[in-house]
Amino acid sequence: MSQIRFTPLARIALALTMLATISSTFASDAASEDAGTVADRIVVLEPYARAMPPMQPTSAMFLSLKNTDGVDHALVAATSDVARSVELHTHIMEDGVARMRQVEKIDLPASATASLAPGGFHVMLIGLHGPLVEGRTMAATLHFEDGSTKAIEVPIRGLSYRGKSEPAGGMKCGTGKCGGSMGGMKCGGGKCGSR
Ligand SMILES: [Cu+2]
Repeated sequence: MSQIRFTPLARIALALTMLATISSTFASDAASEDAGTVADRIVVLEPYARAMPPMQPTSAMFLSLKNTDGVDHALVAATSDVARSVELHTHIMEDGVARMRQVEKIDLPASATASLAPGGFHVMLIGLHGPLVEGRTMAATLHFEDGSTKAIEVPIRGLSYRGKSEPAGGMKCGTGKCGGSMGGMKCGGGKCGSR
């Protein structure tokens, strides 16, 4: 029986040594520049999705992404169970008409906040499995260029809701298109044009 026996004091000393080793490991990780994933460096601000009445097959999700890192990153995809497919989109003007285009990624410049807002970049929800009801939330996942992901809870807002980071004039509605539908997103009432 040559079993090693630790005295109570020796056990405490051993435990403290292990703790010190663990905490110094964490400390060196935090100090290291390349520790963590891109998802860890991105802060999600004010996410919301547009409520849509039943039978409306598409909607969009908006949010701001603050890149707290000193280097550029990118959002490369978004996924959600609420729709058949989820795409990253932007709006472009073509012959004076606003059209949506799918994009491969949305750049997140270093130490800056990228806004996904009506009239610009957005996450398109195509083929909704059910109505997006105002006041509820939906789950979505953001995918970054290094393969890391961030799961978010997204409040569902009514058509009149406008995010804080959105310009006071709201989305740019073409003349004569106020109140009309643009890619499933309606322009806010009374906020169109110069009025
Ligand atoms: Cu779109």
